[in-house]
Amino acid sequence: MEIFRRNAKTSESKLQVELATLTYELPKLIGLGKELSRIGGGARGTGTGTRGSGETLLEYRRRNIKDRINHLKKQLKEIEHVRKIKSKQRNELYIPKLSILGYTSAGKSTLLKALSADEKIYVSKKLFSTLSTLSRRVQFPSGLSAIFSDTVGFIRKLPVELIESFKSTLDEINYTDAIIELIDASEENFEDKMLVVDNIVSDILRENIPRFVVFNKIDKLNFDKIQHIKMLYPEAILVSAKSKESVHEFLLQLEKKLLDFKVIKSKKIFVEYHNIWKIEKLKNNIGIKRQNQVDNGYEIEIIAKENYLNKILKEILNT
Ligand SMILES: Nc1nc2c(ncn2[C@@H]2O[C@H](COP(=O)(O)OP(=O)(O)OP(=O)(O)O)[C@@H](O)[C@H]2O)c(=O)[nH]1
Ligand SMILES: [Mg+2]
Repeated sequence: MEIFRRNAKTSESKLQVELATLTYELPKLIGLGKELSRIGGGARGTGTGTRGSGETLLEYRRRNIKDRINHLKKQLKEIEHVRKIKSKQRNELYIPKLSILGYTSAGKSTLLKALSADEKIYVSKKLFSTLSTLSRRVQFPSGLSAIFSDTVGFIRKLPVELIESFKSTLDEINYTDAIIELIDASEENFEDKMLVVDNIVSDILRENIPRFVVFNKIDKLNFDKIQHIKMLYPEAILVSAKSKESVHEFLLQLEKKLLDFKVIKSKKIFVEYHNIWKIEKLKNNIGIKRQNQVDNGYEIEIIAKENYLNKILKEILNT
């Protein structure tokens, strides 16, 4: 809890930590009831006449905590409500939204930092360096963009109070198009950690959202270990969030997976010369896979999210 407290940076994570602490404190305080009332009773024996004051104090503290808990819950609900609206707006976006999930220290923030070239993203060896969701727009080599979100890391035996408090943050993953499950492949017991993540995710996830397993920190592995992982997880993507080349390759492979899982779609279209500026205008939101010059125009294979693809086709074919 102390680690969480120290790392809580946004007002929301501060509220969440306070809520978790109080929820944790209240049962303990109730458990203390007998002792405290005994103190009150003892005082009567000494003739100071404070019988009952111990209990009153306890009740007072209990009520105070309960009030504060209710207040915090209300505030968090409001923040969640605002985020839901934002998420919904993002959901109506014409580019895919992806969440990076994984055990604490897997390298989630490092990956987002490398993808977005945002030096300000905080990375650290300490546990739970990230407590609130952070999103960045990232471009695939094809030109297509996506929103990538960094999330709070998981641990084994995450206290129930904390799961409750962070549910709203993690709930974000229900509003994403796909999940990137990042694993520190250099850890001896990475498979145990994968299980922990799986359990928590299956607890929170409502929909059937595509999940891609990504092994990170392969710069720390020898050739044999890499081959071993490839054999065990043929579908997985391997990356070193610290290497630029590796991150480029990661984006190529990820985009392919997004196509395979129909998060994005590709379509061949024909565009006349005089309409090519329209395609130029759409860049950033679409990817271009192939472009062939043919009679009086171009044959182009574009990739985009389905809703956007439909819109583009209407706009381009209608005119
Ligand atoms: N060698 C190596 N180290 C890495 C790599 N990726 C991340 N790290 C290191 O791993 C540590 C944890 O990285 P973070 O990005 O903060 O991990 P995180 O998953 O965001 O952790 P939390 O926010 O605590 O959940 C840092 O010291 C990083 O420098 C990698 O590909 N190779
Ligand atoms: Mg982090």
